[in-house]
Amino acid sequence: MKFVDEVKITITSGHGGPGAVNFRRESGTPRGGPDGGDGGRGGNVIFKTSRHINTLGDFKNNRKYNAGNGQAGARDNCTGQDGADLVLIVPEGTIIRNLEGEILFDLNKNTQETILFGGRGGKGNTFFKNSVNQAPEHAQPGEESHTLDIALELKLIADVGIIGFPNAGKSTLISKISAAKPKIADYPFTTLTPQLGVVNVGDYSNFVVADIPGLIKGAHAGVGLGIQFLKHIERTRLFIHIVDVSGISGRDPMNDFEDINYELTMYDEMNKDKEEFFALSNREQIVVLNKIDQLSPEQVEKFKSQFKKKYGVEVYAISAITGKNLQEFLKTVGNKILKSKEAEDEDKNSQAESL
Ligand SMILES: Nc1nc2c(ncn2[C@@H]2O[C@H](COP(=O)(O)OP(=O)(O)OP(=O)(O)O)[C@@H](O)[C@H]2O)c(=O)[nH]1
Ligand SMILES: [Mg+2]
Repeated sequence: MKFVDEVKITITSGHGGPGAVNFRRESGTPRGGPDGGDGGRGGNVIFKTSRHINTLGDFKNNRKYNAGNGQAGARDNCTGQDGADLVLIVPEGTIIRNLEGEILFDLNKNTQETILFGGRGGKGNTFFKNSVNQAPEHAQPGEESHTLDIALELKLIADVGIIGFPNAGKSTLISKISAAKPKIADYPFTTLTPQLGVVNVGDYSNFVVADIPGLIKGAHAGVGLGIQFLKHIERTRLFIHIVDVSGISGRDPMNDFEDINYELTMYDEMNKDKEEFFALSNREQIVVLNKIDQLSPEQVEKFKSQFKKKYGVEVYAISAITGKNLQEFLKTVGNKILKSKEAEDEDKNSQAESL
């Protein structure tokens, strides 16, 4: 079980461009005054957080990151171009340590930090002209670049929890929508520890899904694997509630749905006095009827309308195995997560304003 994402990288700022040594050439004046310009500044290495990404996966393919170097100064007092800053985007909550393990920066929400500054550009020979020396022959070199080995560390926080009976297809779903490779088998309690998967939505956004062991009736009293795993999804934004409608289990899907919700209520009851507790039974749920490859379209429609009618919930019908309706469902989840993050940001902003 890996809840921490970590990656070691080397960052280097740009060196400053050297100043130029040059003298004006004008007709009739073999050697005019100095006109060597200054070198440009080297690029900084900047870290910026984004709430659209949840992992450090982008840093796993490349270990070295360099900002641009400053350009040399030139004649006519032309200053060299500054080196381009390197802006590295990391998830909110990323911690930057040196290799000794000391925390250098803790990047919380909406932060931007310059971690390494580029070297200053060297002065051109114009700068050194004075009453004594009208024709300085020297210029400054640019300042050196800086290199730093760092470790980026992120504690993964699940946005979505997948709940349901054993064998409902929770692990199959997470294996289809993320790179996670959980064990999948046709016996109950295949999953013994929570697993996290990162789901990419479009090119720049992702969210984290937690697959937890299955719940069964009486879990709050210790039946099956119990309910202690629910603590891993206490802080998620919503639940995907998977219900097996294939009939393979021999149980009634609506009973299953009610049993799981009852266990959530019991979890709340047992934990309500805990400090910083977030109740589960009133968490938004997207209900997903799974294994519809085993049913006729009419049977699927019947289940959908029964769930809608009885519980007033949003219902999707998918086959985690064949992928049927999976993309449309993921889009819905992705949009909900994005909205939830935006609402949280607005909340934070208005709280900050009212302070
Ligand atoms: N026909 C069909 N079988 C499925 C589908 N999704 C999952 N299964 C099968 O259902 C069985 C259980 O799947 P898992 O993904 O391991 O179920 P789980 O909910 O993670 O189960 P636990 O970890 O035991 O709680 C496996 O044999 C899967 O191949 C589906 O859409 N259609
Ligand atoms: Mg499983």
